[in-house]
Amino acid sequence: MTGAGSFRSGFVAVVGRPNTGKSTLVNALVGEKVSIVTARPQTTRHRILGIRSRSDSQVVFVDTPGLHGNARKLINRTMNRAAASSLADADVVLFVIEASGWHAADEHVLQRLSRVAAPMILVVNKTDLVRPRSKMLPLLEAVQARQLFAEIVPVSALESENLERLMELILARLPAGERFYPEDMKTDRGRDFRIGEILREKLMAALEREVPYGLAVEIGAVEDGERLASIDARIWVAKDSQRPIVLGRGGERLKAIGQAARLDLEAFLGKKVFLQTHVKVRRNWADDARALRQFGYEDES
Ligand SMILES: Nc1nc2c(ncn2[C@@H]2O[C@H](COP(=O)(O)OP(=O)(O)OP(=O)(O)O)[C@@H](O)[C@H]2O)c(=O)[nH]1
Ligand SMILES: [Mg+2]
Repeated sequence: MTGAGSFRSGFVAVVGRPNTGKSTLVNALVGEKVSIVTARPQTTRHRILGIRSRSDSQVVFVDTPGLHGNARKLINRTMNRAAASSLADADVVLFVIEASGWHAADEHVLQRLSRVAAPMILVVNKTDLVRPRSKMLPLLEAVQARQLFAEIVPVSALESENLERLMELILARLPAGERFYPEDMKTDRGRDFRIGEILREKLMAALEREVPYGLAVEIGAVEDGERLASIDARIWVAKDSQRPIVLGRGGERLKAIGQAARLDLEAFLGKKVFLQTHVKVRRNWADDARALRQFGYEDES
């Protein structure tokens, strides 16, 4: 045990272009899946807290939507704003890139970070994909030469490699302070939000091309009994043509997606789940402020 007064706490914003592994990293650091992950870019659509509590510290990670330059639709602008707004209150910023190399889109993110006062740690993720490791050296040297980062830390979020080192470097930069949240709280997001996200994860993973980006999930009634939870979910698509794609021939695709979601939901809720889904069309909802509010994509900044 550490003595009173040495407790550290703070907010750590996790930012980067889409798909670099921000949510995977937050989940690994928190030790629980608080944010969904898919192989597709633009999976995360909200600011989501992941809280890591220890006897001498509490670190509040802020997972964010991937920052992207070409934000034409309202939802994309809302996502970018949610990500950018996390920077203002951050004690530390983790800028997550991929070990395979520096992209133009990373440069875009860096521009958005130009006015950030908090120390920035560059997290070079997915090191497990680069073999031999010496292949990373040119990237590490190039980012070092820019002298923008308090630290540069290669990690594999997927394989939990070098995350302890990353935690040490974060903790060293957090101020002394009290807990912000109860010790057993892992996220700020409630049950129904997490249920919707679990279903959206399975939908995004199963669907292709533009369909994943036309999806929104709205959770209706949840009857949470002692041994069975009964969940009613609406799946919204952005075009008439997307509805039959989600359903699949004879409804087979949606059935498989529902089954995958049900397994995760049963693990999450710790009981049997009866999941009912309805696919509905709301044309062009991603550019419709009212629809965004209805689906929970309110402006969070
Ligand atoms: N090989 C490898 N894959 C990883 C690693 N970290 C994340 N991934 C994969 O990269 C993909 C994207 O991961 P996410 O955690 O959803 O990435 P993100 O940055 O949160 O993406 P957005 O929310 O879309 O911005 C998924 O397929 C992950 O499994 C890693 O360390 N190694
Ligand atoms: Mg994410």
